[in-house]
Amino acid sequence: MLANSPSVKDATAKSWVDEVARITKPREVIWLDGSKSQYQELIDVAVGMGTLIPLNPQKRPRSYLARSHPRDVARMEDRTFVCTPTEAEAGPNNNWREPKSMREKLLDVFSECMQGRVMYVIPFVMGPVGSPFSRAGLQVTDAPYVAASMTIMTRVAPAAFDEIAAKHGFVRAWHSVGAPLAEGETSDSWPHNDSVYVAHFPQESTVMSFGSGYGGNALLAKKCFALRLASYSARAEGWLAEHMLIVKVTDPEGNEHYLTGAFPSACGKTNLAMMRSHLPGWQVQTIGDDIAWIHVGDDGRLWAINPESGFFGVAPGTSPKTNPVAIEMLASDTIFTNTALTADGDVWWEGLTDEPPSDLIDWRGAAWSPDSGRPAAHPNARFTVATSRCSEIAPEWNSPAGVPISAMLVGGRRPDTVPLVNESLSWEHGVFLGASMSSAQTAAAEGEVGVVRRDPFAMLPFCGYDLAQYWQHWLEIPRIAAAKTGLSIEEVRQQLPKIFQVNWFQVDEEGRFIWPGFAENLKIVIWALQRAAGSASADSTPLGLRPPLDEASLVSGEVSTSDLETLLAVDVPKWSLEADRISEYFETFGNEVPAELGAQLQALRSRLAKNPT
Ligand code: GTP
Ligand code: SPV
Ligand code: MN
Repeated sequence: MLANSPSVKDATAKSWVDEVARITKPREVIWLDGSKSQYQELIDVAVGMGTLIPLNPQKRPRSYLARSHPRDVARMEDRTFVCTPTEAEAGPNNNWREPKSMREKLLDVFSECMQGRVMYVIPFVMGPVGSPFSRAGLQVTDAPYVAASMTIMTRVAPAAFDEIAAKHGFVRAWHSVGAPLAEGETSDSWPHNDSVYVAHFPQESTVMSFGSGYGGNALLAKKCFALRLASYSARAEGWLAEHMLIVKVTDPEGNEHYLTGAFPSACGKTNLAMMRSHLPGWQVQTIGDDIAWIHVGDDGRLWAINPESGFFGVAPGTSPKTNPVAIEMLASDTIFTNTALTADGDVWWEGLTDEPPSDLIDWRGAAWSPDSGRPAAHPNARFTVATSRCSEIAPEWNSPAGVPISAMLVGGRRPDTVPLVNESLSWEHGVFLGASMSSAQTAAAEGEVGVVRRDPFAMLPFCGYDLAQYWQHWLEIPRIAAAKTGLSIEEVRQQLPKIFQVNWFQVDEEGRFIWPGFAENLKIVIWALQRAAGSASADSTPLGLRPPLDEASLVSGEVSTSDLETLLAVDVPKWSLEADRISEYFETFGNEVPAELGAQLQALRSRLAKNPT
């Protein structure tokens, strides 16, 4: 059996766990220490339950396939709640519930919910151990799959107790699949409960998640802690918790640059974070693929850490052509969820190869052929793998100070209207570009795929408070930096990253992507970094700045000059409508919308009016 006598130094942690066990009534409580042997024991338990299917060790050593319940396949935004004291604080972007009654409701739901199951207690650190920016958490869960996944995704270690002591506290994360077992009853392979709650209590640094075993609903360190609760604390403490990748780019002269990118779920963060450079002399390395915690440094620059230690990435579309770094990383020691299974015990998903192998079993466990009329892998099928498996991870991904950011990308999936790249004219204009972002919905969350919705800074499902106040917080960053460093606001502006809007997803009349994307995105990243360094030129448009249309470095075999013109074009009538849509969206936040964003919208309208082509 797993080790069960931790040296829990923190009495508060111990008494919280005792309280949870008293309410949920598991048959046993097991504390995790992050060791390899314990991870293997969790895997063995999950295999025994039928949750994990071992893959062919010749093909994919130490790797497993999980098939979820068909109703438990993505984040459930409708069942995600933010319980701040007032509804206004949560904002129109969140499902608000009154904290006291919601807590009572959830205590009722959690009552005896772990009967017959083991409760795993997971002490974890988000961020490099010992970093001033790191935070600790304790998650309890009755799902060994979740406990094993948390071991990959976070730094599970007894060091968490030192962090708890140093930071005077920890996030309390309650998780249960909500499927108690009667005496002698055996578990389903994917236990769950149809009544799902993912409830956040920012005042108590607490998450209570019930019913779902999937992704962000269950791996509570990720979206619940590192984004919703962290964004709430970040506002009060003067930093930013963002849904952003972090990537390192080394230029041919050996200068190191760091860039972040906010893209909605399934819109290209993991891929951009792992680009393999095909440009002579340029090197790309990964720091993080999903979340960035960003602080103002003593030098007035913004410094980012990746709080996670693993990747929970989208499988479909990942191939040796699109993301060779990920394909190598997935060669072993990976948990796959909802991919298809091949006859020889390996995984497959749409896009992995041009032709599917014969004799596939789909993500639900049924025989599949190309004539089945449905995908073999679920569109939100995922891989869970440790950061250490990534051959291109930059050594400083674990640096306690983080890395200094010189440019930030913001962008979504827009079939038209939004150009390939648009540079903001100022910090405030950049915040406007982030605040007015929109994207076609993907399979990462429940909801209709393809519908365009506003998703400011890719934080719509993840901001723990009113988005309008969040925009105000972004606008405060220059003042926060000036106060922290003693620099003037003007000096601070020189240090802050430049913000760029991007869109890799414009399509032609046949619905084909015009921009090749993936590794080719490096060219846009390089232009952005050179703009930030003051070494590339740009042309003005009504939207901001763009690369000159004769920018030879952006044209290639796949992208003709005329494609580039289409990709960079600003369609003024479409943008007049877009300005109306942005205005309508801002109005849904009433008086809270910062006046500065209204001024930015007005400035956009007047630039458009001067260019009525
Ligand atoms: P989450 O993990 O949900 O936050 O997603 P993500 O933002 O990390 O997206 P990811 O990089 O996993 O990409 C999601 C899907 O978009 C995959 O199917 C990719 O193949 C596809 N994709 C990524 N980058 C590009 C691109 O530049 N162009 C095109 N056309 N597709 C892309
Ligand atoms: C996302 O939806 O942005 C994800 C997957 O990264 S989940 O962890 O389920 O939120
Ligand atoms: Mn991702």
